[in-house]
Amino acid sequence: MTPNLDADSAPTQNRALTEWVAEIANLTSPDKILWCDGSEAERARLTEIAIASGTLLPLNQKKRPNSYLHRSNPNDVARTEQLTFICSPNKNDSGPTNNWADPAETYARLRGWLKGSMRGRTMYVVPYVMGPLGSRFAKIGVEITDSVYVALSMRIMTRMGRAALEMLGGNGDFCRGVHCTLDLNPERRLICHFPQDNAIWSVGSGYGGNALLSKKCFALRIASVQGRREGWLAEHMLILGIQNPKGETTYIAAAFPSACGKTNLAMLTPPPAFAGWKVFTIGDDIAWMRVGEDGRLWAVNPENGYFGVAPGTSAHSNPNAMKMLEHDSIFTNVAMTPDGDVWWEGLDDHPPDGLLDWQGHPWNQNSKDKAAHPNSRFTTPMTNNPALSPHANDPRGVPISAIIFGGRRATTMPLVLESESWSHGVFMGATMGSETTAAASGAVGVVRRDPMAMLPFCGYNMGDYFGHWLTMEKSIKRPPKIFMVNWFRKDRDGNFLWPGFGDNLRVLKWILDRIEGRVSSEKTPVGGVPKISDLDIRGLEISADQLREDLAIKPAEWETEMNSAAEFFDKIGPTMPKLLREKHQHLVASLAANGA
Ligand code: GTP
Ligand code: SPV
Ligand code: MN
Repeated sequence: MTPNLDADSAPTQNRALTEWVAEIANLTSPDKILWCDGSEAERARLTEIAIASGTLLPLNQKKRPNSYLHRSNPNDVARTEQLTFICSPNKNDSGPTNNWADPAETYARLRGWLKGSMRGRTMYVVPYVMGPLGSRFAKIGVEITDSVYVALSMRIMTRMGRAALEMLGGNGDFCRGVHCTLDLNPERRLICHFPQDNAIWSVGSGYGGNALLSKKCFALRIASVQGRREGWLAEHMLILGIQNPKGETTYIAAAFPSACGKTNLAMLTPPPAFAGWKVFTIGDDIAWMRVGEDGRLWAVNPENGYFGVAPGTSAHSNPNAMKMLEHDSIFTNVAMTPDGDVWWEGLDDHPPDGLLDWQGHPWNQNSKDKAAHPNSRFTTPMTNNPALSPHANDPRGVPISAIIFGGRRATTMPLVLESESWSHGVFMGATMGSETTAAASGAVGVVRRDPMAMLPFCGYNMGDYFGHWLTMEKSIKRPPKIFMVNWFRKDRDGNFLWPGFGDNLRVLKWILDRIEGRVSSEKTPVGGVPKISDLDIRGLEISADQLREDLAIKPAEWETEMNSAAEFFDKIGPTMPKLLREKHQHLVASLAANGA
């Protein structure tokens, strides 16, 4: 028996939506269908269900009201790039950096897996809006899921429920997301994207980036294809506003790979010497950017909440995050204290006695594994953020004055590097590399090419993606200036050369000075670097030697870097834009002339 399939019982007149929901219900045979409305009453009800099933553990409600701990299956703690597929009609459209599978075969295979898969379960229908309501940027998605954790998380991460159905109306189109946890068996886990159908099927995982289909699946992989078609950009970028003591605000977007510092930069607290400066968060992970009538690039954050890395978050590194996590948050795979509070490595130097680790096992300081999983996370509404920008819901978005690319690099990459033009900036983004992190399963700390921090998130051929970036120059009459940063360069003893976190504002200030032409930069073969005297290091204990080391361009390291970039460009093959090849050759030649 399939319940409640009558279109009249659905809270929408949209036939395409009701028919699709009926089709998936017929396939999966849930006991119940629940159309989520996003209300507070619904949140309370679903939370009760999640507690009863053990999916959520209530935390100490005095210390952290409305906050819960979720322990995931230990085999399901990070994105699984090897199981993520772009199922475009032609293999070439997905390109050499994505896994590809034939769409018809994949649909057939997934349908086979999903047959009867929701028997005994509730099917949640989760309509959501990406982008500020009423904005030309905004898009609608609907996720069908059998996970109450996903339904509750989507309520935090997106503008979920009634507002989405209202915007959808009777005829609107939407991204179709089918999510089913099955039995969390890695042998039956696949995250599949069908850009031609505006559709995503994600099976066998409950982990954030695999299961919250609004996020990487829709807002990056599917949206990047839409952006190319429609002339805009969907990027793995934070967006922040910097207000100077005169009250002028400048907006910056920055792409760093997973677990490389976006959330932290997006809500940084200025160092004490920067009295009168303020940083405002627009977004911490994803930017949708379109050219405005004024010829500038305008950006919105399509999301409504943050799914952030817990380890390393502390009152010292990110006080705004500590404040926003005080209530109404879901924590995943962190450790729990005896009084029902949360703990993770880097929160403080003193893990309390009697901790339970992320799997619920007793933990002490002699335990060989970490108490919190290195990719443990928090899910929290953006309205909890004390640094939230008054423009976070602005339908127009914000105008972007600088784009920053950055990675996690122990060597080679200086603290900051300035490009000389849009196309040179695209070259910098296209050649960037970063050490892998715990945000994806697999080895950690291995340098790989991760162009524009989009390697795992570009929904189409990477060479065409570079081409799209280059083409955008024609329509952006007043383009943002492009920079690279690296907070993670180390000295010979393995210590970070730069203090990072709030002090990163010092680098952003130099970037603003460059935008306004208040200072000049020193030309090197790879780009412009600051004169040490132009970096505002008031109140910072850092030696001139240390700074010089952090800004150094070492030709031998760059030669290795450019060899690796050449290999990557070769791998892209025929779609690789000639202009970027030429920039590569030019750079190799000038490095040679400089004695590499
Ligand atoms: P995703 O959510 O995976 O996309 O990550 P993200 O890019 O938002 O990274 P996040 O800000 O969560 O930082 C990841 C890790 O890097 C955390 O453990 C931070 O404490 C650490 N981190 C962030 N900024 C800095 C920095 O400036 N210096 C150093 N040394 N570590 C940093
Ligand atoms: C990332 O891995 O870049 C994240 C977390 O932001 S996830 O939502 O899993 O993609
Ligand atoms: Mn991310």
